[in-house]
This record gives sequence, structure tokens and C-alpha cells, in this order.
Amino acid sequence: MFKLFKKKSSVKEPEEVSEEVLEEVSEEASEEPSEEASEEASEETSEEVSEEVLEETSEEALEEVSEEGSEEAFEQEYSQDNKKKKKGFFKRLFKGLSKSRSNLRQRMSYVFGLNQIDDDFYEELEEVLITSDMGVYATEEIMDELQEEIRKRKLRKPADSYEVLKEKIREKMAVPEDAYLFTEQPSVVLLVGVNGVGKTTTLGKLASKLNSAGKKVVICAADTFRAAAGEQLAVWAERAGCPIIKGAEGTDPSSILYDAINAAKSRQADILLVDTAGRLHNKKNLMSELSKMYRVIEREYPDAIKETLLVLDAATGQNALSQAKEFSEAANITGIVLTKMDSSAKGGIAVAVERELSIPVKYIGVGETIEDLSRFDPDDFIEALFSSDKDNDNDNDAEDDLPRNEEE
Ligand SMILES: Nc1nc2c(ncn2[C@@H]2O[C@H](COP(=O)(O)OP(=O)(O)OP(=O)(O)O)[C@@H](O)[C@H]2O)c(=O)[nH]1
Ligand SMILES: [Mg+2]
Repeated sequence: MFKLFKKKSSVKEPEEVSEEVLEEVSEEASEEPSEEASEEASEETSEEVSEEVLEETSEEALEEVSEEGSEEAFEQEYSQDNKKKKKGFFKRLFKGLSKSRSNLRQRMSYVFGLNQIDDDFYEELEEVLITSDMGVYATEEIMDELQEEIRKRKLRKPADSYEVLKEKIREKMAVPEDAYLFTEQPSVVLLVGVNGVGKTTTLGKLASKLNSAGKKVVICAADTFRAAAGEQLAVWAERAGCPIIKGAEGTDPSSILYDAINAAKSRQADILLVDTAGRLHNKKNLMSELSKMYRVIEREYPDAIKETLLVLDAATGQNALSQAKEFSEAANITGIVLTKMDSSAKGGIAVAVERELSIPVKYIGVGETIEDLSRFDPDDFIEALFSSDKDNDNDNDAEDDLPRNEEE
């Protein structure tokens, strides 16, 4: 059934795996992540935020305080707060991925508990990855790279290659350096996606995040299709503290966008966030509506960065992947937002979307409140998908041990 590896008859029973090997893996693995990673991550977060805030600060202010000094002060003031927020966010992500994780870990423990690296191991692992929603394309890539690394490092036992596998998946999920350029230069950000995936909610969260980082944000209510869409967005605009431009129900979205661009320019806004209607009635209509909007942006605001974020509900698994394919044929999608990662999300789908479409996952949503949006962090993602549950119950950082083979 699987393309890459065909089963051979010499299957070794998992019982044959020595317990010490698995324990060794557990210990090695548990030394690796947590404290260092979370410190690094929170440093990164505060640096990111402080960079954003610093850029917004007026030039005179910057002359008064040296850039280094103000960054330090900013970090001191906010790092505690950020650490707490990050921990809460990670917990929700961890909880949301619990189903994916327990499924994955259970099956991984079987595969990595096999006695030796052979065709049987490769075939079993391939099946686990494919059925974990990672998709055929990403799985094939991961398997090829894993096999090569195993060959290079002359690894003999499956358990020895567990960390290599995680590293390969982490590499796939790396976010390009320029992924968030749109938050640093004048930009128009369109949020697109099918009904109910979380476009409006994500826009609200993003507006709040950018606004509290010192950015001037204007919101455009270009979903004129659904009754009450404008009101829903207005509530978010108020929460986020950002002005909103909207029109009457049924108005042409492009004409509201035109007004919003002028409002953004006259207010010297940094970012214009545009909510769009969630309907994929057919590709042709979607394409013509979006290209009309792009034309308006091109004509009225040619210097702005055009960012199109496709919002996908992570709980819908393969459906999200087919939506992503449809939309990427109709629009120039520059980033993915995976929402509802807090509620039985199918974690593997993040890998599939990223690899099948070569579009980076830029944000993830883990809840319905204004703080439940964060930039995608591959380390957190891998940790939430692979690490063990027990450590996260008592506020410690997650351990990364491989569970014992349940079939033993
Ligand atoms: N649990 C959870 N719920 C979310 C998340 N993001 C959005 N939601 C919820 O999903 C539902 C739909 O969200 P909306 O933001 O209205 O979705 P939309 O894509 O704008 O929907 P349409 O405008 O109808 O196309 C709401 O009940 C949100 O609260 C998330 O990250 N986690
Ligand atoms: Mg909406």
C-alpha cells in the first residue's frame, strides 16, 4: 500500500526491545527541551514585541534613549508578563493537541519499540505519519530525510532515531524570516477562509496584538454578505481599541475596502486588517471578488505589503487541507492561520498544509478570547505534539520521553 517501503517477512516483535534502550531514550529526550527552550522562546517573544514597539516609537524618543537601553528596559518590564502569557497559551495548545498526541505517542511507542531499523520499521512509521494527518507529500519527504540521516549516523535501533524524526518535522515547520514583514511596514492584510473557521475572531485578536505592540491598526469590515457580520467585527474593534470602517449590508466589499484604504492612509495607519465573507460558493466568484479587491489595493495603496492570511479550522483535518488547496488556486495566500488548536485539533494537519502548499503557518488560535492568538512556534508545536502529559499537569515544562510500548 505504501509507496516507499514494503513490508518484509522478518518482522521483529516489539517485546524484544530492551527496556534499557527505551529508558535511555527517555532520559536523553527529557534532558533536551523545556527550560532552555522556553527561556529562548520568551526572550524571542519579548524581543519581537519590543522590536515592534521600538519601531513605532518616534524618532525623537529614540534619540533620547539608546535602542539597546530601551530594549533592556522593555524586556525587564514585560518578560515576566510574557512568560506567564506564553505558559497559559502553551497549556491551551497542549490540551488541544491531547487527542493527536495520545494517538501519535501510542503508535510511536510501538514503532520505535521495534527491534531494529529495517523495512518493517520504515513502513510502520510511514503509516503512522500518514494517518496522523501529516499528508502523503510531507510524510514522503520526512521519511526520505529520516532514512538518509539514519544512514549517515549509522543508527541501528529505531529508538535512537526518535529525536531525528522530531527534528525533521520541526525543520519542516520553520517560519521564514520575512513572514511577519507585514507587521513592520505599511500593509493590507486580508483574512480569507470558509464559513465559521474564525476569520473575524482572528482579525480581532490580531488587531489587539498589533495595537498593544504600538501599531496603528484600521479595521475594514468587507464581509457585507452575512447579516450582523459588521456588528460582530465592531465588537472586536472596540475590544482591540481600533477604528473600523464598515458599510451597509450588501455593499460591494471593494468599495468599503476603497474607503478603508483612504482612512488608513489619512490616519497614517501601519496595518489595515480586512475581514472578508466566508463563502466559497465557487472558485470563479471567489477569484473575481478577491482580484477586484487586489486591484483596489494595487491602485489605491501600491506601496503597501499585500498579505493574505488563509484561516483554517485545525479540528477539521483533511477538510482544512482541501480548503487550503482551493484557496491557494484562487488567491495568493501568503500565510496560514490555524484556529481552534485548543479543541481536539488534528495537529498533523499543520505539517500537511505547510508542505503540500509551501505556505507557512504564521499564527495559531487556541481559544475565543482576545489573547488566544500567537505566532506559530515550531518548538512549541513539536513539544505539544510529542511530549508527555504528566509534566504539564503540575506546571513543569514538558518532558519528552517516549512512552513504553503499550503492547508489551
Ligand atoms: N475554541 C476556539 N474557538 C474559536 C477560535 N477561533 C474562533 N473560534 C470560534 O469559532 C466561531 C466562528 O468564528 P468567527 O470568527 O465568527 O468565524 P468566521 O470565519 O468569521 O465566520 P463567518 O464570518 O461566518 O464566515 C466563533 O464561535 C468563535 O468564537 C479558536 O481558536 N478556538
Ligand atoms: Mg466572520
